[in-house]
Amino acid sequence: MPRIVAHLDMDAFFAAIEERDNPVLRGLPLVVGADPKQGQGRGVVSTANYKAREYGIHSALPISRAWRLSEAARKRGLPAVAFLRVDMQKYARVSHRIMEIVRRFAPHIEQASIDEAYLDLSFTGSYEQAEALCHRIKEAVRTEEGLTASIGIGPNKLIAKIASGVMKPDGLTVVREDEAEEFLAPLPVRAIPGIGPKTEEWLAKRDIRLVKDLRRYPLEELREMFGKRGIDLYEKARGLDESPIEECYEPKSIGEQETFERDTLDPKILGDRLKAMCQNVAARLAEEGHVRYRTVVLTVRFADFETVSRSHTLRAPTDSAKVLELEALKLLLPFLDTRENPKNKLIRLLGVRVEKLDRSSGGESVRTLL
Ligand code: TTP
Ligand code: MG
Repeated sequence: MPRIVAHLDMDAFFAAIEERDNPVLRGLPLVVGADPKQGQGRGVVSTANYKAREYGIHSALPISRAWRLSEAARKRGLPAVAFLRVDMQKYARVSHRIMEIVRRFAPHIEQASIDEAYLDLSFTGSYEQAEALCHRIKEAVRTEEGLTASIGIGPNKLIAKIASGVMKPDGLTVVREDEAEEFLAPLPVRAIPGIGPKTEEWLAKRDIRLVKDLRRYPLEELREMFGKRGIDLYEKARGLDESPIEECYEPKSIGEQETFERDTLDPKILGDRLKAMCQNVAARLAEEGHVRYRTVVLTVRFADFETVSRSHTLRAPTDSAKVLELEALKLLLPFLDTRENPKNKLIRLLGVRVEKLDRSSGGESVRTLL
């Protein structure tokens, strides 16, 4: 029996939920993210619906830029973008229900983020049967949740994941094992999960832009440059991926960050905000079923956008909110004086996250994770 894997990814997830819940917004360009404050806002776009993407707006874009792109479109006679705040609890609830729908059709699934899952469809026995099943899953998500999903089907997680992205939104793409190499060949190397901007740049310097260019690169050289990851790249360029579908979705880290209204070096403001963030993180650990952490990571972004992270690993895991506050504060203090901040730069953003998570108590599978 061939191995058949599907990857489901919801379309413009947060924005699609808001459009569904606010009928007046339907058909309009929509952004979910920080408050744009007439262009003065300082956070980022979480997601944009497809109409807003036509204006050049996408996830992680500064919200002020999204605002300016909306204004520019408006001046051209196009509709202005509707800006909505993030309602994470609502999206987590919808995510949970979607995963339940998927589980009715495929018993063995791996939730890979708030809006995506891998499904082991080997049991269907053929690509035709797998495709028919995926049509039914899409239909159930549409009728029960009023949302569209895109699905890719392939011989492994790598191909399924890339395939789910090529026909978005509302797509269903099947790539059989013998079509995988041909399917990958014309794609930019960036399409391969694990190739980020740095690797892309390194490869571009060597004139490697498409997957088929990468395929010409000798294994030895990739290994020399990237170590074990080089072998991984070599295999991925050929559509090979053995990684299993892992039922239990465990976030690797849980964190919060905040961009301040004004850049500041005021210890009271920074301390208070950091404490509030630590409490939120601790609350999310509790929500996930008393997950414990060992490592605390503090991220500081200065006014000039220089961004630095510092971490501390505890000797033993804990779920204590107080320990988190204390450790985060200890990591922050050097940034308030010459130790980590010799030029006395103001701070624009603080983030805190916990890593090396451990669920000794067992319990239900974990949901969200941004
Ligand atoms: P994605 O699946 O990456 O994006 P999407 O579902 O909005 O759009 P697409 O149709 O291209 O899949 O992420 C899922 C959700 O996660 C997204 O709706 C919002 C959130 N998110 C962020 O908050 N910040 C980010 O930088 C990204 C990429 C996603
Ligand atoms: Mg998505």
